[in-house]
Amino acid sequence: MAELLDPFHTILVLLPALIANGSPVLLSYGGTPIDGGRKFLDGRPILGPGKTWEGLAIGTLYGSIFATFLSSTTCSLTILKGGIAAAIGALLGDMLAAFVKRRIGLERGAPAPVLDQLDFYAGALLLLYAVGIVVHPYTAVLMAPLVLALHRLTNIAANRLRLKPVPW
Ligand code: CTP
Ligand code: MG
Ligand code: K
Repeated sequence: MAELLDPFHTILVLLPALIANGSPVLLSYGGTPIDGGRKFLDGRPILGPGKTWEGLAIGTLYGSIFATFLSSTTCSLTILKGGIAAAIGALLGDMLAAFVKRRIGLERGAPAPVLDQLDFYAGALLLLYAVGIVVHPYTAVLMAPLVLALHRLTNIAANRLRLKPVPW
């Protein structure tokens, strides 16, 4: 049975997704590329060096820890399951966007407006759906500006802290 989330619980499951998306940058530009440095049919990197196993691991770990914290304070198993799903979905969405960016010839870190900000959000919503937790489309659209703003703020902060060479 699918479970429809209200706006408040939607925010609670999306926070681990934001954490998961934002934490790989703490690796400060290093790690083992998921694509192993391999090229796609077009001769360009499959994902590029900005998508690493360490990034996936740290994002999943921090996202899951935060989901555990939120679920224990709210006594909700849906928040635990949803938070972890959203965190993993966010990382997968980010990988898919990197695949698309490489296909259109954009280098690692090159800005891709909208895609860069909403890739992880779409990935989170999709994986939530896959585990039977549904965010109403209206809620999803209404949350988008908030998600965009938070994503923007965390990237500017990462740039100021010299964790990231660009503020997007
Ligand atoms: N990162 C990582 N592994 C991931 C995701 C991110 O190691 N699965 C790290 C990389 O150092 C990456 C940084 O976090 O450069 C910032 O993430 P993001 O902005 O998503 O990557 P970009 O550098 O913009 O690379 P791309 O163009 O491929 O998205
Ligand atoms: Mg980027
Ligand atoms: K991204």
